[in-house]
Amino acid sequence: MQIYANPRHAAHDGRQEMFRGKLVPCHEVPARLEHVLAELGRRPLGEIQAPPPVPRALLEAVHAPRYLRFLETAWDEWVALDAANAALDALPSVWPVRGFRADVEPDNFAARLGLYSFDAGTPLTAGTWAAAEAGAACAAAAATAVTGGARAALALTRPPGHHAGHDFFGGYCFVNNAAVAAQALRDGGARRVAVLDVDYHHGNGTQSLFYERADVLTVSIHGDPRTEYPFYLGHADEIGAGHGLGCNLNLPLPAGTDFAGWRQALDAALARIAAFAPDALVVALGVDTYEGDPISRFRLASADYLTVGAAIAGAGLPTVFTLEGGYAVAAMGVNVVNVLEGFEAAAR
Ligand code: 6XA
Ligand code: ZN
Repeated sequence: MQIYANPRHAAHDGRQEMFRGKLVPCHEVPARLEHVLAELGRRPLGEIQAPPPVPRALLEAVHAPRYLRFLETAWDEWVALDAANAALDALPSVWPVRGFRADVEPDNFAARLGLYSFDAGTPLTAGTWAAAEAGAACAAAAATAVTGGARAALALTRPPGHHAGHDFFGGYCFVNNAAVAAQALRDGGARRVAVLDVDYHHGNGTQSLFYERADVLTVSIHGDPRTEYPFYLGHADEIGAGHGLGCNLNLPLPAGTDFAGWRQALDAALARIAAFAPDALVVALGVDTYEGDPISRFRLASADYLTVGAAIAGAGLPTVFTLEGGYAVAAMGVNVVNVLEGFEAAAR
């Protein structure tokens, strides 16, 4: 497996997120990725490389140019407001909900921070853009490797990406790495691409980016949005629209679901993907489905991830993995590498 690790990931190191009226330490921390690297040191699965820069045109095929410019300049603007801000994260506190205008970009920085976000749990820091851009480079490089004939490639990166949409961040995500990989696979000649999102949380960003497209099937298995984040998308009746009608499948499951129940949803997801007959697969790989995850409520055990990897390999498709959630930090390395090892063993 070709592995592209984000050399800038640690530059994104948020201090705090809003939770139940308090600022609490961030769950999405650099140690998450370090644990995966450490486990790959113990169980090597392939050479670990740094990616070449991501083409701007690829980023702009996924995200709005004015959103990308905002992310790039946000930290400097935040510090320009007050030099003391350099010691704080930028967290949004005001949003344009129904009936407000999103077409007029305000001058006020806080107003723009809200325009381009959907929660107060996603701190923007000094190194956020550097980390997010290099993460997209990992996703693009992994797609290029698969286009070039690799059976599988991994974008080993954080911050994660699957909640980020055309012009918004949230859920710890800024640039949608899975969408970048899918678009890069299309640009590389894949006629149809499937995205399988196995993170605990619905991949609302990825769904919304491809919702009206027939060339990219999006499938997500996740906690029921009636009770689980991101709450406002991810229901079973969201099936795509326009040209993309029928090209989105949501498989929401109740909090508390164990591996037997989750596995049934995975089989349904893989059956839909097989029927779509894609040329390549992107797996948005979150391991916050783990029984020990502090913010999620499925009950997968570490050993189950070997089975998950093997089942995904059974699709028989050239596959790009992007790293999404997982907050039981010490178990993160074992859980992620179990998926990859299970995949490799079955893909041979
Ligand atoms: C609310 C929880 C954010 C979930 C982030 C995640 N602050 N998404 O893991 O996949
Ligand atoms: Zn998640």
